Amino acid sequence: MAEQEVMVLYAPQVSMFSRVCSIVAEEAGVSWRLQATGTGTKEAGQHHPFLRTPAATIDGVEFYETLAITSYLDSKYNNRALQPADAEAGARCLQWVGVASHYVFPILEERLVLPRLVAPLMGRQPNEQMISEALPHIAYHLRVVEQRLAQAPFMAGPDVSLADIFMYGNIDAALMTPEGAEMVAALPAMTAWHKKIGARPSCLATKWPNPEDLLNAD
Ligand SMILES: N[C@@H](CCC(=O)N[C@@H](CS)C(=O)NCC(=O)O)C(=O)O
Repeated sequence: MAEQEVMVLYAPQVSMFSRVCSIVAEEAGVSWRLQATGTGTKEAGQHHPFLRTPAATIDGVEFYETLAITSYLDSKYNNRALQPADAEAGARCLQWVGVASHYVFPILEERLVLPRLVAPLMGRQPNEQMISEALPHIAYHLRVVEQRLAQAPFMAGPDVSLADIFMYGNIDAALMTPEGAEMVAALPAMTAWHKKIGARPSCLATKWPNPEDLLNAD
């Protein structure tokens, strides 16, 4: 008999925040499946009052917001291994989760990853002006992250935490674009960190499958 999934994730097939949830599920040994759900749709509204994605049902309990989903998975099924117990490292973890979600994601995803990768798949020209205007700002965001990774092995300090997974989702998506790949290649600490995090079985198991799936990205 097929193993019953513990988590059902409602999200587009290709989505940065959904990848973060699935990586943490893999880290926690939680079986999961994606129920492809478009952002802003009626179906998304059944799981998220603000029609965003992802949302999740975990063992019958409903959540939305990536930090809520991932901290629940880590607390309930992973002995809080990705949430530092130390007060300073715990606060650092939340600080960098916030940076990844609220500063890096909007500029990187909306102004580089989606226009560069999705527009051509839909037969449209990418908005080159928007991309080129965003590049210096993206470079600044990446440099701030680079400075942190030059000081500490991981975002929150000595150990891998949720902050690394949130940041990895962004950086791995950026690397799919030529501009992002060039910027990251110039940042040695980030390059080494990306290789280390990306080698984790959880990251390997959740790679975005085909470029065509970007058609479903939001
Ligand atoms: N704070 C939310 C953000 C989720 C989010 O922005 N998801 C994107 C898709 S990856 C979205 O719903 N975008 C639609 C919008 O901005 O209206 C979380 O952490 O889960």
